[in-house]
Amino acid sequence: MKLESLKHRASKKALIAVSIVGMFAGICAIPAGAAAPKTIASKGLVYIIPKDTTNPYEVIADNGVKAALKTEGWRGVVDSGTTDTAAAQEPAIQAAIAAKANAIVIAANDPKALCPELEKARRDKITIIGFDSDNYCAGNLFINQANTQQIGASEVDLLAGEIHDTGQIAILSAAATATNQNAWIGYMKQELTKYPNMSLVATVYGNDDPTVSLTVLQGLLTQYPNLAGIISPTTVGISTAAQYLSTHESQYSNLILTGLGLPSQMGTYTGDDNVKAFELWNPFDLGSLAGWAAMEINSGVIQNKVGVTFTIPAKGTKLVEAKSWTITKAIAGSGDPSNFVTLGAPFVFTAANVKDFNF
Ligand code: RAM
Repeated sequence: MKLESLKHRASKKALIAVSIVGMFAGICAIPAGAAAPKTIASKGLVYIIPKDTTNPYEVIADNGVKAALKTEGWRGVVDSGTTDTAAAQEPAIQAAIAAKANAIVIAANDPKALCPELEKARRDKITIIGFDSDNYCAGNLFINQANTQQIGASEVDLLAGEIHDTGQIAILSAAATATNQNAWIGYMKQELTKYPNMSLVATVYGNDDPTVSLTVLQGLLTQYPNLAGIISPTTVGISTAAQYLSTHESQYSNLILTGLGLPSQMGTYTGDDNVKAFELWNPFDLGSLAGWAAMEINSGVIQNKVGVTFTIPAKGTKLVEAKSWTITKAIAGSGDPSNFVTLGAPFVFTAANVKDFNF
């Protein structure tokens, strides 16, 4: 991927800029008036627990975590199930505890179901970092890909622009318990109140499994033959739908699909009758930031406290768009006890730029 060109396009076209963590040599804390900060320990072990081990998006994010760890001589172990359930993730948390890991970086399939196991890990002084999909468990720092409300609202706005604010729409989601999906969908519903002529007729769940996603998509299309738009806020759902619609283009030429997609999976379809624009951020960077936060917190370089800012030193920063991240509270009213760090903002991909990205 051409990071510089991404940055350039983002500002030039007044698109919402994407935040690139890229490669950098280390993060240092800047507590006011403090003595020289501690440094990251010379080695450590991090369990990376994605929603599942097969989703290409999760694989890229995991690779981002591993790349950050490698820079400092730390080791990352990816461990999870193959279906997007909390139960499939529990053995990985237990394995992290047994291995005396320094940290767990986890994309939760359920906001609360993992808390008993994560609490055991936390009691064993394992640093808990959520990424991609948050856990509502004590002591957690969630690395959010972008502002949750902005993600949900902007997807509705994108679709509204394409269907002239009118018609039946549906959502093709991932697992019904996924924290990130449900948070985004909540904000989509809020944004939809601005569009009285658009009606959300159904939300279906493909579990981030291409086969299930296709089945629920076909059910949706049969039940609602007049659908004007589908929002799929999952890379698995949107790529499955894009592929299906492209092979049935004459039947569905008036149906617009948008959501969150990997440019590498969506390039072929973007610009056809169904797909005009979709959004995402760089999942590799999301993983990198989570990896750095895990090492910094576990080593005592920074604390997981609201107001703490961490920055990236000059060395290796030339690809970095955001220069510092400040830990905030979770979104007010969300019931999430985690602290948050937000990577950047969603980026809009269209036929004009989608081929420029390799993730
Ligand atoms: C899917 C997963 C993931 C989400 C992306 C956009 O791969 O559901 O959690 O963040 O899509």
